[in-house]
Amino acid sequence: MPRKKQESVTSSMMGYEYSRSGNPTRNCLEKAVAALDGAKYCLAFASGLAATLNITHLLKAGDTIICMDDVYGGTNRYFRQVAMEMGLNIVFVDCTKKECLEAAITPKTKLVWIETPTNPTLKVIDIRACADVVHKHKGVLLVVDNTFMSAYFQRPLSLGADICMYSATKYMNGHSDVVMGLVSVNCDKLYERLKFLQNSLGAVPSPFDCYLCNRGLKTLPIRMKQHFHNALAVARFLESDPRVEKVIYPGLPSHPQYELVKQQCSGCPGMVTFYIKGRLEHAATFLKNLKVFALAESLGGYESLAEHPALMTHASVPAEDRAALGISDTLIRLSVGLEDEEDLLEDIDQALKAAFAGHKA
Ligand code: P1T
Repeated sequence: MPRKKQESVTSSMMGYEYSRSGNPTRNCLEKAVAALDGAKYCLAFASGLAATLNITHLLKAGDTIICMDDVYGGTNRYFRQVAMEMGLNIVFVDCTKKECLEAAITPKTKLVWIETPTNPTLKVIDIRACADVVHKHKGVLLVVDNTFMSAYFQRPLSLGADICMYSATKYMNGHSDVVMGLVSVNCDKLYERLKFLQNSLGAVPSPFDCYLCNRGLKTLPIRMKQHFHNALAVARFLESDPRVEKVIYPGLPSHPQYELVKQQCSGCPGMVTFYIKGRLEHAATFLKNLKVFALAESLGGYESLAEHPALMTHASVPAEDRAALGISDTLIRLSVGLEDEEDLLEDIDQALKAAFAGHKA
């Protein structure tokens, strides 16, 4: 009996008395991601949005969040339709323009939320410039959603961000079999509060999902290099195609922030966005005819996906905001996977042919 008692005291001293509060497999993943981000700490959550929720709980009613105007539709919906209802003020600002961010900060601002590159129009934000602006104001935190770049291509904490978050559902796990969020920080106090919130709000991932994500991380460099290779080939192909209006890919010299991309990131992911010529019908027929690319939301997995942001991932963004951001009926988002480059180009070519065979431009 005394021996048993001693064991339970020991296990509770190690912090593993209850899996929501601490779990060895989760801690293993958290340590690995902290190392990848060059961070002191990382915390894992049940989804990317659960990570966003926990970070938002650092604030109190009456505080203001400045959010980049172009972010994942679910982040926009959460801020607009949930956080605002709970008494937070959310202001959407184009943070690619330093002066706009500077002008938007007030004494009530507690958090600046950026995503770079943005989902889905792939605008690139200067993280260091944002950090410089934000840190002129005491007590304001800069959060970078690093989902698109992954820790392999971009390390926001080393560029001055206070919090780096991920939907690990995407590149960090990379196998489309896990829904998870990750948050990396350096500050002890911030970590303590987020750890308290992780336990108190309870949106933790299962140990099995942590095991899968940890395993996915082991191929992160190889996957990201292949995503980059394939996406660049797809972007170049689309850019030279007369059936395409415009291509947005941060790895192409035609991207308006190409120079910044080269400074801030060591490569680009598989996300390619383009405007097909014509109308909604052309976009829809293109998407219907793809065979290698699956028509689906999500991104960052081994398999190629295509989607229509205006009707799918960003349908919850108000129509006038979508129009202002360029999320039009002819905008198509590709998540280029790890398949053979030739198969991908052939697939796009035949789907473009089908789109223009059926409808005049
Ligand atoms: O799906 P979840 O793990 O909760 O992550 C939300 C999220 C957060 N941040 C970014 C940049 C994201 O792209 C996402 C999820 N995005 C999609 C499902 C999508 O198809 O764009």
